[in-house]
Amino acid sequence: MLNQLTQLEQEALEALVAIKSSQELAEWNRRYLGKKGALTLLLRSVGTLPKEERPAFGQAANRAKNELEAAYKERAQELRRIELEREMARGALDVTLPGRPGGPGHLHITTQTLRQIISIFAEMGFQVYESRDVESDEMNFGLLNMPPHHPARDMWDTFWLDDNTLLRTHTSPGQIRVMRERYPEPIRVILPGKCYRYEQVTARSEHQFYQVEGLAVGHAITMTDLIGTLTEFARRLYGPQRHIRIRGSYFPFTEPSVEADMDCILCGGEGCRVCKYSGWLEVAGAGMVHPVVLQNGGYDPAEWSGFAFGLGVERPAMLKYSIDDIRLFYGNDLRFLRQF
Ligand code: FA5
Repeated sequence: MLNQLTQLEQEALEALVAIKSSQELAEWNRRYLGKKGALTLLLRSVGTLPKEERPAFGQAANRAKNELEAAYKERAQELRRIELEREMARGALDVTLPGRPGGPGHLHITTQTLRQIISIFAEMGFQVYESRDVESDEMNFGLLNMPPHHPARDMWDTFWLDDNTLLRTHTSPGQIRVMRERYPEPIRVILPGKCYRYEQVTARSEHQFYQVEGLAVGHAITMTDLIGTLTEFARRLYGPQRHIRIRGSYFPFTEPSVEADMDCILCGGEGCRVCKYSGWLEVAGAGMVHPVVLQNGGYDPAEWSGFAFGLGVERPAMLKYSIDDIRLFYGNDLRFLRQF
């Protein structure tokens, strides 16, 4: 049987060299190494040998099998190269051609909404001020009237880079930066940008999302200016019939603080699933700039007053387009993104 094995190996190797195409190669593989191939059958017949001859035959057969498999792989590579060269010679494959174009893309739904919001406020005379994503503890909390250990910090847990540096939890620290830069001029700016929070991701909450902060500082700015600005904004974004409702709230950096709600765009205030049957949808946190914050920005609260607000971007887009899960925004599913 050892002789038979040597002969078989010899024959298979000679046949392999003569092979000219991948079809022939597949046939060769079936004939020698396949389930019913000659070598496989020979290996199976080891049981018919006397016991003492079995180990030597087993070893030789395994070596032959490994050798044939290696030779097969090598020949397959060679054939692939030869076939490729043949195709190139025929001009069928031009590897110098540019790749297939990916097709035109378009702006992400967040960018579109952000631009809409920016242009509405621009028409009302607000300038865009871009602040930074990485902030100090002092800017994000301290100067906004939240000293260390202030309980309101719990609402805005975030990602810390070191003991004093963090990814901003809201766009509000930009208020301090813009005031310090612009003093003693009056201010009317919006601050769009990304915010980060260490919080559970749900259908309504992401750990990264956009906000647009608004800040107006002047000599006779009042709550009615704030309400008028937010009402006008809501009407321009969602349609002229919209109403704004103001209710008391709490932020450490505004006094008084309010939450601005808009009548539900889906049910018109009747009550539905989206507005949780209240008839109202939250639009922004807002209020009159706290005297301590004005002072930290360099403005004397005895002379100056101001309002500030903070809007989300994804949540208004969810309302506008009836999107029921915020996680779709950054899931990179083209079937979702192409709809906007
Ligand atoms: C604030 O962040 C305050 N800085 C807003 C403010 C600014 C108040 C100026 C007063 C004056 P709040 O945590 O409620 O507030 O967030 C404001 C908006 O950001 C929310 O209404 C919502 O639209 C959006 N937002 C907040 N958390 C998330 C989140 N995890 N995912 C998506 N959007 C969010």
